Amino acid sequence: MPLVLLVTLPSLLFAQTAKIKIDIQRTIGEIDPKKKRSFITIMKMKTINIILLFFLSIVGANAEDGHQLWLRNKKALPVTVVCSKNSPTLSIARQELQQGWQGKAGASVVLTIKNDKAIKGDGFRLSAVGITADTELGILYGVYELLRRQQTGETVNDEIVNPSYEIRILNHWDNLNGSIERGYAGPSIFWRKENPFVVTDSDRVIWRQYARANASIGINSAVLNNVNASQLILSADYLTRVKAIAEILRPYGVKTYLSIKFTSPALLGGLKTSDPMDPEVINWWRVKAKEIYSLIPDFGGFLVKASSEGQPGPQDYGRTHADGANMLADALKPYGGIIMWRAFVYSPNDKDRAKQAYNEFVPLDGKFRDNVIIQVKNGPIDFQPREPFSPLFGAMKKTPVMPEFQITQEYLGHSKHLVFLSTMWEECLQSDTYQQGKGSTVSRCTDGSIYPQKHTAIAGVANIGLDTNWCGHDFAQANWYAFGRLAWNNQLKSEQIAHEWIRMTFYADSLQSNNENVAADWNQNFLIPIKQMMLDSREAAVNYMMPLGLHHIFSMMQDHYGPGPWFAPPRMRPDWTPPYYHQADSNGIGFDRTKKGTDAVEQYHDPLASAFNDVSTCPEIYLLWFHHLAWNYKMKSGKSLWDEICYHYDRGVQQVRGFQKTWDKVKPYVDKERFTNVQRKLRTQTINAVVWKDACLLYFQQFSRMPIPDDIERPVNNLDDIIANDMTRRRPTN
Ligand code: GCW
Repeated sequence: MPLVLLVTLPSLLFAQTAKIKIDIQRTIGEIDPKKKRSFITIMKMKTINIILLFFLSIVGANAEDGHQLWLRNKKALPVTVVCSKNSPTLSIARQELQQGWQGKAGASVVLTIKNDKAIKGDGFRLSAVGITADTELGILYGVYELLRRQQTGETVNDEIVNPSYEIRILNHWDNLNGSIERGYAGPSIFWRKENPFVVTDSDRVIWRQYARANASIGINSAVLNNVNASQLILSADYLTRVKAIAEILRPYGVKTYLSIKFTSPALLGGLKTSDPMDPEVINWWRVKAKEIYSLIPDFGGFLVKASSEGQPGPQDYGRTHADGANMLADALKPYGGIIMWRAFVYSPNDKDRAKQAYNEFVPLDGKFRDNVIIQVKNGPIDFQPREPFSPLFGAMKKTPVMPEFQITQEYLGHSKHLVFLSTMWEECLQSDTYQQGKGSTVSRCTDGSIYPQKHTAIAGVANIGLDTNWCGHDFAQANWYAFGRLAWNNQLKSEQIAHEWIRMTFYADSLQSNNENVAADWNQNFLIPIKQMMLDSREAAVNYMMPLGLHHIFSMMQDHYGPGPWFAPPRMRPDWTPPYYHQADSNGIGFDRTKKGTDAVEQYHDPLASAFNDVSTCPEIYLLWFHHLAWNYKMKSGKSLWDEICYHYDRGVQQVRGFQKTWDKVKPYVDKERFTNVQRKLRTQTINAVVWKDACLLYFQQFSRMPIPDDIERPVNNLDDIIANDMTRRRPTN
């Protein structure tokens, strides 16, 4: 805070308080004595508020660049840590306790490593006096849990805390030249074009901070390079860098994985083929595995995108996904490595892209080695603002399946829009597949609760880059946080996750006094409205982008930012153009996936299949995903489908305007940097939401030929202008 303000503010405040006192004295002389008491109370509260505001203006003025994420420095109270062992991981645990202790001053915490049948994997037993775990990492996770509870004011009872998944992994789509596919927060923290193999001190610092942030929310693995992989990642130079990264990540429990290119034996090894059945190819992978493990003994394994979107794969050699995955699995088996084989496959010839992964993978159920996991995106198409869950989650009985969520906001406004994705992931995890009757939720089908699985895992495509605040948007950090928390506990509610994140990310150090008024004021005027904004934000994005089950109507298929329901350049494969998905014509709109259409509904178990198939029971949020309906189709609200579409787009715009108001109101509670950054981004988001609404309504209106309801704001953009100037150019830079 500038010195001049420090000097002048107290006197201003004094003057203001004195003025209020005079006002009180003057006014109470004039009013009914019965009302005097309540009047005095009101005026006193006004005084308290002003003092609070002054106080907040001081604390809010601390410089914050967001780099510390949810791990901001705290004024720690003294604590004694008792632990009979020592190791790099345990010394991190000890240090975290000493630097972040918010419990009773002078307390002792005992860290004990001992076997306990009730503790699973990275789990731990937590109590007010200590943490017990089977492993050092269990201790570390317990420490972070304890500190988080202290900070968020949650109680610590004697309890066991076990993770839902064994492997909680980030997928970085980072290219070896430092760019990031679908990355919106600067270049890669792992790779760069210039001096690619020099490991600098600042590399080590950022990798350590990254590992710590992951460990603090239970993330225990990372794939360091893009699934659209270069064979070079397996070359000696790159593997040496991977080793350097792995060494920094290791004490924090973050295991290193790599994405591989299926044709590496030919491209890197000079073999004639990469056919998974070829003995030389098999041997090449074995030798490569040995080399990797000699450098990184705890290497996690490979992530593979094969026979997908132009990437090579076993099908190029007439082999199946199982043939390809098993060959690699055998190479890693001696070292305990794992293959995460992606099910993201679709071909231009298929009538319905949504059906293809299921069609290709279900016949292979049971044919994979036990160190293979099939990685499945949450929805059957591609990380859209809303999709029903992928039917593959309820289909495989003998092959483990792991969810893949996208933390980076490829389809949700990049790092420009405030969209808290936890609610979307919660919706997916809590969806019932009915695989083994009612209650077979996606979470239970993937965490080993329904079928015993040797390995369980969950992946999130990272939104992390070299930007100072890591994620581009200050609120995008909440998505990294939420992914970690849900990976640890797939039954958590988004409300709790948002609560924790806000508390840790925005509660200023200097507010940590015992002053109840300060805390209550902060809760009331910051925590509650900001939490509500976060919880509403994904639905708002669905409303202004693609409500009622609409999907993939983005412009410029390479960008996936603005609207483009018209986008269909000649000769482009149809499943890369929006008209393939929305199917709008003068008769109506929506993709018919019912029994009369592509019969995608059949991939779901009953009663879902029938519910989706029948327009009267299909949830309206998925209506146009499963049905092609007339523009005047009567919705449950009594409105026509066209009107309902219009109101959803309008609601989305109004919701974002509401977020702007909410944010502006909390200005006294936020530091200047983060306040201004978020304010600017919300302005962009509102401008964009209006463009989305205008673009989609004006475009679809050409088919519906129905008026936009009177009480909805009129479009302020012309369709031809929007088409001519894509949104990348119309949004302000921020
Ligand atoms: O959604 C698409 C993205 C591609 C991505 C692909 C995938 C890494 O547009 O950029 O490639 O999904 O998940 O493999």
